[in-house]
Amino acid sequence: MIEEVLKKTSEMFPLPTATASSLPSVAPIPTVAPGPEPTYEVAGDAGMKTLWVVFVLMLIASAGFTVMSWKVPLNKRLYHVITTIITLTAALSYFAMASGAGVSLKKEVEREQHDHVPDTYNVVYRQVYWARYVDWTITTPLLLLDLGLLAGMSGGHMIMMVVADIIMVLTGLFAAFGTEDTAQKWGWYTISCIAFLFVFWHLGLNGGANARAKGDKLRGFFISIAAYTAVLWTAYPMQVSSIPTPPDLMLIRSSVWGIADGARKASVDTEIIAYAVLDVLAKAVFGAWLLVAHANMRESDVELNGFWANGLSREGAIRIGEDDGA
Ligand code: RET
Repeated sequence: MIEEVLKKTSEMFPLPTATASSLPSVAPIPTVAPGPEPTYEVAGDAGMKTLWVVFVLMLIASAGFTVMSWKVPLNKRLYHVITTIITLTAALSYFAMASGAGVSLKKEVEREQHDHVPDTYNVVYRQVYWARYVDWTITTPLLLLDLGLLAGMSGGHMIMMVVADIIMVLTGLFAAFGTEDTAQKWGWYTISCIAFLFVFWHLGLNGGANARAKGDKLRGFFISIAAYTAVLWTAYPMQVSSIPTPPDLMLIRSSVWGIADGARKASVDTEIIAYAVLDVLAKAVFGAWLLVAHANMRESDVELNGFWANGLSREGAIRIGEDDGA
């Protein structure tokens, strides 16, 4: 019934229908006001070349350490093996980074405060080379193992030191991907720094005490190489570009960066070059120094009661290949 009435009414009073010609022409209205274009902070030519150079340097160091290991008997090759694994791992991670892998773009939203108009926001995409953290998870425990063995630290202390070191690297990774305007980045960064202090407190205290028991010559060398390591390692979190910016300093940072467009681009390159120098010093130069000093210092020999050459608790066990006098 109602439908019939409605039908009749609409036939009697037809409603005007909109046609293309009858509509006033209006320009499309944007639903979102266009903001500034996002900025991309990515590696440039200098950064990419540096990654390839360090890849080659790490390969050369690995080959050099391997040749050095051939000059000593198997049971004296522990430091050589550990140190070669360190530079080989670095070579792999540098190959990944140089060939464009092991990197992600991290989105950052920076707020610019204005006095009289609403705040504006800049979107920045910055490259984070997460391959470094994979590398550090493997190599930093091995570097500490080198130092722990040199000092003659106990297994228990070494495990605590290594676990703290792994916590340092992984929480550092979370800090790198954490958002800047929340507690996330700062929280992880602080935890990572505490773990870092724990590592060096352990190395200095227990490592130092154990090294003293091995005589003056070894103690002197341990102090030098541990201090060298401590100084270099401290430079990693001190890197300007990896230090998270607290929200109230954001303005200063964005205005400094705003001076030149190129400055943003250079910052990923600067980070790559700074890490490259540190990595070569902390891995290749460290390794060469350790192996040369070890060759001239009997006190640095690792006595694992035959574990390295024969395994643990092998007393009385049948040694494969030994019954034929080999
Ligand atoms: C991060 C940021 C968070 C705070 C701390 C850090 C420390 C990193 C270190 C890295 C050392 C790397 C080495 C590599 C290879 O040779 C993760 C940068 C404390 C100490 C020695």
